[in-house]
Order: sequence, then C-alpha cells, then structure tokens
Amino acid sequence: MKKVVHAACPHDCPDACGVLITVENGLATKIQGDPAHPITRGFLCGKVAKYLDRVYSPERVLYPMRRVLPKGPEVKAGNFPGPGSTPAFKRITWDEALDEIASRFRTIVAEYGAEAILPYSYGGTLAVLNGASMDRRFFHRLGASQLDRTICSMAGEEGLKSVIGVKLGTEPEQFRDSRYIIAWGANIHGNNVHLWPFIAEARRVGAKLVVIDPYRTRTARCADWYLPINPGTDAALALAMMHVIINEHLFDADYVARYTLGFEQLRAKVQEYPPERAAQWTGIPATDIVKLAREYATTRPAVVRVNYGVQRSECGGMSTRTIAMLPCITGSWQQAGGGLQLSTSGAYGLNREALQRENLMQESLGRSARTVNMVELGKSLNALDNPPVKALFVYNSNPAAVCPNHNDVVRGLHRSDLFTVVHEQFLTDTTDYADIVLPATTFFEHKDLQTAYGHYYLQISDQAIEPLGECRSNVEVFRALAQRMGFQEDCFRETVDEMIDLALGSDDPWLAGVERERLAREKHVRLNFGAARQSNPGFEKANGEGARATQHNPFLPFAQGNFRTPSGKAELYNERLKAQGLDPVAAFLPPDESRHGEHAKAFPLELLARKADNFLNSTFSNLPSIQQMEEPGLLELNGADARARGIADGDRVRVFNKRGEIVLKARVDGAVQPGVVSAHLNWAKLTPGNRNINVLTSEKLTDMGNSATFYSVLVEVELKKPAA
Ligand SMILES: Nc1nc2c(c(=O)[nH]1)N[C@H]1C(S)=C(S)[C@@H](COP(=O)(O)OP(=O)(O)OC[C@H]3O[C@@H](n4cnc5c(=O)[nH]c(N)nc54)[C@H](O)[C@@H]3O)O[C@H]1N2
Ligand SMILES: Nc1nc2c(c(=O)[nH]1)N[C@H]1C(S)=C(S)[C@@H](COP(=O)(O)OP(=O)(O)OC[C@H]3O[C@@H](n4cnc5c(=O)[nH]c(N)nc54)[C@H](O)[C@@H]3O)O[C@H]1N2
Ligand code: SF4
Ligand SMILES: [Mo]
Repeated sequence: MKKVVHAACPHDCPDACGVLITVENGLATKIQGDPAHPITRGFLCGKVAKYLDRVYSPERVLYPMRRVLPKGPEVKAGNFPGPGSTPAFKRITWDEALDEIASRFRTIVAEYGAEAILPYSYGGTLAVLNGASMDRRFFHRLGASQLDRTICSMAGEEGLKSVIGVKLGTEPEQFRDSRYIIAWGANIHGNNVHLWPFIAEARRVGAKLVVIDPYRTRTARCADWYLPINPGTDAALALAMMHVIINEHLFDADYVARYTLGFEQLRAKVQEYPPERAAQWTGIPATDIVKLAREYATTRPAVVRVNYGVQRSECGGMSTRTIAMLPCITGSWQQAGGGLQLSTSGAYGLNREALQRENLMQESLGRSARTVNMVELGKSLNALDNPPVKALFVYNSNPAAVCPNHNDVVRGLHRSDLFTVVHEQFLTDTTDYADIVLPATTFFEHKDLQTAYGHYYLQISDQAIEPLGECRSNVEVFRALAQRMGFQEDCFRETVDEMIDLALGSDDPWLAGVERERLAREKHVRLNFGAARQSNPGFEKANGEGARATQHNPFLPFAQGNFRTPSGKAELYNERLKAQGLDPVAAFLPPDESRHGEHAKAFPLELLARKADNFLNSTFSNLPSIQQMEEPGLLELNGADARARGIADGDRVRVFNKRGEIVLKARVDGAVQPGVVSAHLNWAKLTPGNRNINVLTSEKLTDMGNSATFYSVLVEVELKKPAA
C-alpha cells in the first residue's frame, strides 16, 4: 500500500512550503517539496528535507509522563534513555494526566482565580487550527491570563502598520521582475530560501542585489553590494536615504500627492539626517548612502525585502517605519517587482473570531483577563502578583531556550509551587521543568489549514500517518481538557473539518470561492485578488511601452493607494505615534544598550544573538543529522577585537554581561565588523553549563509593539583561562 499525501510545512518560516509525503504500509518513507507549489517549486530547506529523522526520532515523546525527580535539566545530551523511560519522568495514562491537570487547575482557580493560570505558546506550528483555535477557546472559557505574543514580530508589525496600515507586501513571484533588490535585515538563504530562486532569476537579466546586514550572511556573500551596518541604526540610514531622495527630487511627486499623508513634515524631518550624520551612526560611508539612495530611487522596478532582523532592537519599530516609507515616496508600489515585503499575513481574512471565541472570556470573567507579555516571562514568573502565576501551560514553544534573560526564566520555572504542563514532541529545555509532559503529534500526524507570511497561497495539510505512540494534536488536547473541566459549549465538540469550514467561511472577498473541497482538490489556492489585469501601466511606465511583467496578474495592493490606515493614505505623519511618546514623523534614537549608551564602557561589544541557518529557533537543534549541518557553540568575532583580547581562532572564550555568562569557542572569520560579535540560538542543555545565548539577552522591550530586543545586547569577551 503506497500513497502520496499533500501536506504543508507549518514551521515558523515565511515560505510555508507545499510538501509531498510518501507513505508505505502506514509508514512515511519519503518527503519532498511539491513541484506544483508556485513558491516551493519542488525543493525543501535542508532541515525539513530530513524530516523523517524528526518524526521517527527515537527521542520523540510518545506518552504522557509525570515528573518523579526534582525540576531541572537531568536528561543530558547524548544520554537520552528513550521515550517514556527517562529517569526524571514516569509514564502515566492520558486519563491520569488530564485528571491531574483539571484538578490542579480547579484548585488554583478556587484559591487564586483563573488568571493565575498562564498559557504560553508561539511558533511550534503556525497552522491555523493547531496554532490558535481550540487552545484559545479553552483558555478564554477558563478566564486564564492572556498571553501577549510579542517575542518575534510585533515591533515590525506596528512600524509597518504605522505607515501602510496592514501586513501586505510584494509577492515573492514578482521579485523576478525586479531590477533593484534590497535585502534589508533579511537572511534569505538561511530563513526564507524559497525567495532566492526568484532573485536569482532577476539577477540573470541584470538585477542588482544589495544586502544591508551587520552580519555577513550567505546572502550577503552572494550580493552585488554588501553594506555592513551597525546594529539598530537602520532608521538613521532610511532617513538619510530619504534626505537624498527628497532633496534631489527623486521621489514620485504624483504618487506622493495622491496617496500619502504628511510628506511636507517628512521633508522637514529628513533635513536632520544628512548622509554625513547617518554615516557616524550606521558605519556606512556617506558616499555609499548617497549612491544607495540614488540607485534605489532611479532603478525601476525596485523592491525591498525587509525582514524581522531590523526590528529586534530597541528602536525596531521606528526602523521598520522608516524603511516602509521608502516605496511610498518613490511610488514603486505601482510596479510589478516593486514595493516592499515584510509579511503577507494580513491577506488571510479567516474567521479567527469564530475559531478563537474571545467572547467566552467575557462571558466567564465578565471582563478581559489580564495580559502577560511573553517576552517578560522571567519577570512574570518571579515577580507577578495579584495573582501570581501558579500554573503554566506550554505548547508550541520552548521558552527555556527562546526567551530573553534565560537565567531569570529558569529561576521562575524552578519554582516548586509552579504547576507546569508542557505539550511537546521532544524533551526540550522546557520539559526539564515540567510537572506533566504530554506527547504532541507532528504535522505528518494531523490535518490542518495553512496560511503563509511570505506568499499568498492557502493550503490544506492532510494527515499522512497515524499519530505515533499516544501523541495528540493541540486541537485534541484542548478538546479533551475542556471536557474534563466540564465546559459544555458546542465549540469544544467541533470536528477539524468543521473548524476549517468555519475559518474559511468569512466574508473576506479574497477568500471568495476558496472552500475546503476546492483546497482538497487543488492543494494550494492563491487568494482571490480578482480577475487578471489587462495591462500593467506601472510596469510599462517603468520598462517601456508594451513591457509585461512575467506574472499575468501581479497583486499590486497599493498601486492606487488603498492603504489600510485610518486616512487611507500612507501615513508619513502619524498622529497616533505621539500618544506613545514617539515622533509622529520619524526619528532615530541610538539604542540605550549600544556602543553609544551608558553600558558601553564595561561591555563594549554588540552581540547578535542570532538564529541558526539549519535550525528553526530552538527546533531541530537536538537532531544528530541536523547538527551535522551546523557547528554549534561558536562566538564569531572580528580579527581586531580578537587580537585586542589575545584571542585566537578556536580558543575557548567567556562571553558575559551583567545578566549572565556563557563559554563558547572563538571563530575569527570575518562575519562581523569590529565591535560586533555573533552567536547562535541552541538548546541550553546542549551547551556545557546548561545555558544558551539568551543568558545574555534582556527583557527590555522595543519602542513599538512591546517586542523582544534580541539584537540590542552588549557584552564583553575574554579568553577563558584553562582550569588551574
Ligand atoms: N533556518 C531558519 N529559518 C528561519 C528561522 C530560523 O531560526 N532558522 N526562524 C524563523 C523565524 S521565527 C523568523 S521570525 C524568520 C526571521 O527571519 P529574518 O527576519 O531573516 O530574521 P533574523 O535572522 O532575525 O534577522 C535577519 C537578519 O537581520 C540581521 N540583523 C540583525 N540586526 C540588524 C540590524 O540592526 N539591522 C539590520 N539591517 N539587520 C540586522 C541579522 O544579522 C540577520 O542576518 O525566519 C524564520 N525562518
Ligand atoms: N536569542 C534569540 N532568541 C530568540 C530568537 C533569536 O533570533 N535569538 N528568535 C525569537 C523568535 S523570532 C521567535 S519566533 C521565538 C520562537 O520561539 P518558539 O516558538 O518557542 O520556537 P521553537 O524554539 O521553534 O519552539 C517551538 C516548540 O514547539 C514544539 N512543537 C512543534 N509543533 C508542535 C505542535 O504541533 N504541538 C505542540 N504542542 N508543540 C509543537 C517544537 O517541538 C518546539 O520545541 O524565539 C525567539 N527567541
Ligand atoms: S522550514 Fe520553511 S523552507 Fe523549510 S520546508 Fe518549512 S516552510 Fe519550507
Ligand atoms: Mo520569529
């Protein structure tokens, strides 16, 4: 018995690939990229190409378990005794696990109120149902604390929306029509690899690729022009570019007049940012800033792929805001292959309200529950009061690895009076602090609906194999828990197909004609942006009469304005920013924790606490076949900084600041410029001392969106003396 099942990769990645899984006699035997998927085009990234190793790993959690040893990382790397038989845990039945969770929750609700229970989830799966549906219904009905899910993208989202009002951007397919491509804080080869072939296609006919990144990524090494920038200074660069574009009249006066608000205020503001001034902050010579501005504004079509790297610093919201202004003043939104992409997720107008049922919270509490920012988990576990956090339910996340200020997070997780449940596929850093571990399915083992944040296709992900062991999906776990808690609402009994229908049954015009049956037939469906355009005037204007974009009906959301701001225009002046204490036009403020700030003397190096190209945040980092592709435990530093500290390539070094320290291996490789060091995220327990790079990061929040500041971190590095 052999079949090929269509699924969609649900990992936290813009590409949301179409996947084909070959199943023989109930066993998955092969995974490949769907050749018919317009973005995946038949190939997968290195980590998911090896996904059978993950699904069938001997380290999968397959049964519910209860802790029998004190909390803490006992299960060491390379010393894994196998599922269901770790020394720290004892296997129990699902009934025992659910009964214990329900009874602990009831006791906590009675004594402290439901807000003493905190759900904690993020990007384990981004699929629609297992990402946010039954779980939200459950916690809303319970009246638990709300989690503010800010760890990744909120600063950028707020910055972008402050200009264009919505998370929409240039289609990846259109990059092949572009002639000037700026990858701005966008690690395309590492994090968004399916965009690359479209860029390669454009370059074959002469497009120029510019990379702006403080780290020499693989994308930077392939670029026509690489501009290393000091971390956190992008707003200064964008403002200086606009200084040139506006003062040299390189903007599209017609587009600006019709579709933007506040251009005169912007014109006045950019006068404070001449290229010479921005050069001092950014480290990019003024002549290069001028050249970049001129080339960007005069080459058509020109597109910016800005990714979330720029917004992980203290002024990340403002950085994104200023970059988002660029296509609004050059008018490049009018051309196929123009515009900007940060995220496409705003296009999916699914009926989230019906999936998540926020009204259940109002009904059970009579008000909204308090909100806890996920970035501040350490602070919340250790210091929150009225009520304190007495129970934590973690799923789709590994906070003991990914949260900033790791030492505080772990201190909180260690609390013996904290009841922690973790629903997981593996025994992660976070299960090391769980009282109860529940086994989770992978996307091979459940059905779901998949959106994307890097393209505009909706997909059905079919179940390929039966769940391994006693694994259950997030949907099924929260359905069972709702039943144990005695929740009677019908929504807790809806089937997966009913929920998919509910999600699709919104009145959003872009979902018109997109039904479950059609998705089952076609596997991926482009959102319904309307009939093919007869002509593409913007493209013709840029490329000469009769010129046609390679795509027959490019999606040009802002070709005629239609911004989703309150004014309907691109808001170069935004009154609402004032209320947040921000400049309503834009401003560059050097990060507090930066080489310009007060900590700079004791901790003179800026750390980029980066993601690994072959892991996905902390996911995949425990799998031997993936580890072979990635060298963990490195600190990359510049030759000048290494020499000044007597450090040679391969030395063990101590990296530290006032929050913590970690020992890594020095790699002097030219990836970073002087003053910057870089290291990768990994599971804490895979590093000696059970700590990862987040011992150095802080809970400080960004200027907009209350996001994390993983890339505004100061450290010092010294040679680790051998033990006496
Ligand atoms: N292989 C792989 N793919 C992934 C992930 C992964 O961990 N591994 N993570 C996924 C997730 S959760 C996300 S959010 C996306 C994120 O994808 P990206 O947005 O690409 O995320 P980052 O890697 O955080 O940052 C991108 C680049 O920004 C650079 N950068 C850092 N600080 C600055 C700055 O101040 N200015 C500028 N101009 N650049 C800066 C970094 O050096 C990095 O090369 O990727 C997803 N895809
Ligand atoms: N230093 C540093 N820290 C960072 C970042 C960084 O760049 N540097 N990046 C930040 C960013 S952008 C993000 S998005 C966050 C990511 O934070 P998380 O979303 O916590 O990311 P992961 O480490 O991928 O952990 C996801 C976990 O979910 C589990 N999982 C997968 N599928 C399922 C499922 O269906 N059900 C259940 N119950 N579990 C499942 C996986 O096994 C995995 O352990 O990390 C942030 N932390
Ligand atoms: S992680 Fe990203 S690139 Fe890799 S298969 Fe999944 S969606 Fe595609
Ligand atoms: Mo993320």
